[in-house]
Amino acid sequence: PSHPWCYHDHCEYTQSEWSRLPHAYCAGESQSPINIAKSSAVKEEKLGAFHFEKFDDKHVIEKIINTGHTVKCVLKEGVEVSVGGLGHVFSTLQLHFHWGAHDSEGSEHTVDSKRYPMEMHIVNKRKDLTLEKALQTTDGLAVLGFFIEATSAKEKSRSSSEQGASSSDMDAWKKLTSYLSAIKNISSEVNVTEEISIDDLLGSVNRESYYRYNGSLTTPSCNQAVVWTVFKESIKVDENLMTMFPTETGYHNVFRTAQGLHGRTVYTTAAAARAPVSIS
Ligand code: 1SD
Ligand code: ZN
Repeated sequence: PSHPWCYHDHCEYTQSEWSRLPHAYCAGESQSPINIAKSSAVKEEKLGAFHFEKFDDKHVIEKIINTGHTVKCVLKEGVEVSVGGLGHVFSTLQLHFHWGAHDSEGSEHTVDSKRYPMEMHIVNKRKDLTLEKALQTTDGLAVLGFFIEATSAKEKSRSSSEQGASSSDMDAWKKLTSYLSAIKNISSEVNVTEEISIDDLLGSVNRESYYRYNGSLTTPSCNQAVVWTVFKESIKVDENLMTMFPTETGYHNVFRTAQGLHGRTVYTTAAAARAPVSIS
C-alpha cells in the first residue's frame, strides 16, 4: 500500500497523523520505539544468548534500496536467528537504518533519554509463519536494534595501528556506505558485489547484553507484532561514513519519536558476573 506517509511535514500523513492511515495500528498501546529507563528495567535470567546462522556469509547482502523512508539492505535467503529468550527460529529478511540530520539525534530508541546518532534494525520473521500471519501475531517478528555512534579518535588510531578486528569493521562500513551515492533517488537500488557480512557490520559489539520488550513496527502500519531486542553496547562507525546517509528532504531525521509504555515492562539481561577478586 503506497499511502504517502513521512516523518516530517512534506506529505499528507506526517508522524502525528499516522494513526489516521487506513488499516494502521499506530495509535495502539504497544507501540515502538520507547525510551528505556535503565532503573525500571527488570532483570530476567531467561534472556539467553542468540544463535546466528550465516551472519558470517560475505555475500549475504543482495542489494541496497532507497525506499524513500530508509536505506534497506535486502538479504539472501537462509539467514536465520534463534533469538535469546524466545522459543522460535526466525528468518532474517532485511536490515535498515534510522538516522538524523545531526549527530545529536537519529536513533529511535533512547536510553535514559539519550538519543544516539543512528540505529540499525535487523528485521526477522518467525520461520513457521507467513509474513501476513506474522504481522498479526504478537511475537511474529523479532527486530534487533543496534545503536551506532562515532568512533572516538582514540579508537581510530588504535585500529589503524593494530590492524585488529576493529579495522575490518571499519572496512565493512566503508564498503556499505560506498554504495549510497548510487541510490540517491527514491526507489533506486544497487546490487552489492563487495564482500560484507552482517558479522562485519556488528564488529565486536557485545551480543549478550540487551533490553527486551514487546512492541510494534516503528513505521506504518505499526503492527504490534514485534519482540524487540535493543542491544546495550553501540556499534562504532567513522563519523565521516555516517554522514554519507542522505539528509535531504524526506531524509531529515528518519526516526519515530518515543511512544507511551502503557504499563509494559522492559526486561534486561542480568549483569555479567564479576571477575573473582584475586587475593594475593
Ligand atoms: O521501518 C521498518 C520498515 O521499513 C519495515 O522494514 C518494517 C518491517 O517490514 O520494519 C520497520 S521497523 O519497525 O523495523 N523500523
Ligand atoms: Zn527500523
